[in-house]
Amino acid sequence: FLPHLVASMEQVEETYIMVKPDGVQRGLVGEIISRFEKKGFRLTGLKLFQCPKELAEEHYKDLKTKSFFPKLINYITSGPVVCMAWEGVGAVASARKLIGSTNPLQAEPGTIRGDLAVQTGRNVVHGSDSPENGKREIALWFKEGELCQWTAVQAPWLRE
Ligand code: IDP
Ligand code: MG
Repeated sequence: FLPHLVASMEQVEETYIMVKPDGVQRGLVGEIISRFEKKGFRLTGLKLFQCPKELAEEHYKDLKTKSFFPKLINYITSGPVVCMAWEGVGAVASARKLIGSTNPLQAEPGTIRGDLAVQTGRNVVHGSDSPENGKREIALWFKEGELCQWTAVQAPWLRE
């Protein structure tokens, strides 16, 4: 029994989820939001947004040296995205599982990318890869007054 491990699994985390321009163009916004909503996470921020180049570059700064970086920036700025902040216990890793592998052809059926996409360069959705990046990305994409804390009536029916 490792109480510190149990405690860490119980952490409330914030994750930044984004429907990429292909998801918006293909009419998948409702479908993608619905996956996170049904799972039982709490939505704390939501907006349709045309991303400027500088923000896309900052968001993906860890990939700056990759050969696909210019194409990635073009992709993310090619049309509006839907920015979301979601919160919940274990939300970061769980959202990554709901999203599926980076390459949609390798993503499991049942995941968003596994069900709705066919190519890495058009993989319809972003999700933060760590709790630290969740916080960093939410701060990057949202202004303070755009986030909203609230109590869901279903809370006692989601967690005992
Ligand atoms: P992730 O979105 O699953 O976390 P990352 O490795 O962080 O994957 O890459 C960020 C995004 O960059 C991917 O979702 C995808 O849109 C794009 N990307 C990653 N690798 C490639 C590639 O090899 N070719 C084209 N685009 C890529
Ligand atoms: Mg990533």
